[in-house]
Amino acid sequence: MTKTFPKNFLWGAATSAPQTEGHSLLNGKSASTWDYWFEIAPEKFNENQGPKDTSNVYEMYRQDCQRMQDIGLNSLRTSISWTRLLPDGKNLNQEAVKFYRDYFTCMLDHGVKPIINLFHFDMPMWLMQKGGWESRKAVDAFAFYAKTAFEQFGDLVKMWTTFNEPMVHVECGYLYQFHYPAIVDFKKAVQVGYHTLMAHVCAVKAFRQTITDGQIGIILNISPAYARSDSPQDLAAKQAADLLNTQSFLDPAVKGEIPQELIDLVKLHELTPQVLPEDKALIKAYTVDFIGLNYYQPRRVKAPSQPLTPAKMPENLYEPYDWPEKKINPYRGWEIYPQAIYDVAIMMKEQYNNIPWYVSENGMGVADEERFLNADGMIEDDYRIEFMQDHLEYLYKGIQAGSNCFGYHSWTFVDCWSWLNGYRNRYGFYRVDLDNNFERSIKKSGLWFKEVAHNNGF
Ligand code: BGP
Repeated sequence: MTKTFPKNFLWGAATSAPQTEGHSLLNGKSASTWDYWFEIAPEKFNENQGPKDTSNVYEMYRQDCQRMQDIGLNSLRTSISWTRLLPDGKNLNQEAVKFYRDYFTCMLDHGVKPIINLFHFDMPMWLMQKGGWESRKAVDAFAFYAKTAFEQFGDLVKMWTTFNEPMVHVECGYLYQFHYPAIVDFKKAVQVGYHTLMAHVCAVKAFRQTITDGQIGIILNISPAYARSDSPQDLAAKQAADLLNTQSFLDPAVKGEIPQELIDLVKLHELTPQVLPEDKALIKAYTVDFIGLNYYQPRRVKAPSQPLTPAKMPENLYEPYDWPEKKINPYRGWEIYPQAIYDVAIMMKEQYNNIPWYVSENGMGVADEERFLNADGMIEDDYRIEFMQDHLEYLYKGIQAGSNCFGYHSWTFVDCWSWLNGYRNRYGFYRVDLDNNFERSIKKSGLWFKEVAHNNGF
């Protein structure tokens, strides 16, 4: 039986400015924390691959828009680089304005709806030197940047998002050392998360004051927690994991409230952040129009073996549980569990007022894909097709059950740079040849997706 998706379903892909544009210190752009970190510690990055020359979309966007159309994408999410648009945080870089206007216009000319995100882990270095998200100043700086972007591109872009995976810069930067400043401090992590939430809220406020014919949302990473057992200890671990990682942003973004249980939890562990008296009303007033959820893997949890109050790390509240039956993507080390997409769809329906949402990232990173080149020079990535199809099956089931999902974006369109992992794992519908001027070539999954998009299902 054919599975037909809702009318006007978005079939597309997601990517980001820092991972694809290249020209990271050219054309007026100032340094982000990634440029700086690579300069001082290149050995941390896979094969010394830094952010400087990522995939060269800055020069190749016209041909790329054609490639989007060639495989039937009707939408693409990428981001604006804050440090390109406002290199010093105040003054517009006119070359950046021209670049983004041309890029977004070109997408539209090729039938591709741009969904534009404002922050994808790329903190300006000038702002990091003033404390980054630890400082309340970053909230105002971000709101100014957001307003500037809405004014410059609001005529072209009708769907906006404020942040990509805000929990990731919190945990990677302040708990697990995968992002600069790579410190380990639970209390600071909570403060950084809170300021990020307020930056999001203030950007939504700026949006409501600037744009009347568009929609705004936020992109969250979703790893629904599954407890090892139904014991009260394991279930408490699951609850703490969901409160900290999912409800922390999803509840205020959709319902205009930080859950009381989360407020109580951070208080119990002496992690309460500094807040301003007006914040609560702002959070209430500026909720979103839609949600994007990036889904890669579930979170299996069990009761902590070293519970601690106050907790020093999240592991004192919940611990990863190694589920013996798990299926794994060995390259990325992430569990493959498509069933969770159905659970997420039902969660959005039942716990989040059935707000419009879409799968804003889903995909499979694989290393050394040249192994799968066929005689015609095409990568036959059947594993990726299977991965996406399995996830789409469960998404379809969720939609059939009434969940208000309006699209599916794969990560990603052309192979891109991935932070400390450089170009190790590839995700694209198009291969990027690093030895040959970033030349692109279609993979089998790109042709498969074209069929799915064309048929609005499979
Ligand atoms: C998401 C990020 C992307 C992208 C993707 C794949 O969390 O939004 O930026 O990188 O994951 O993960 P990775 O590149 O770490 O393999």
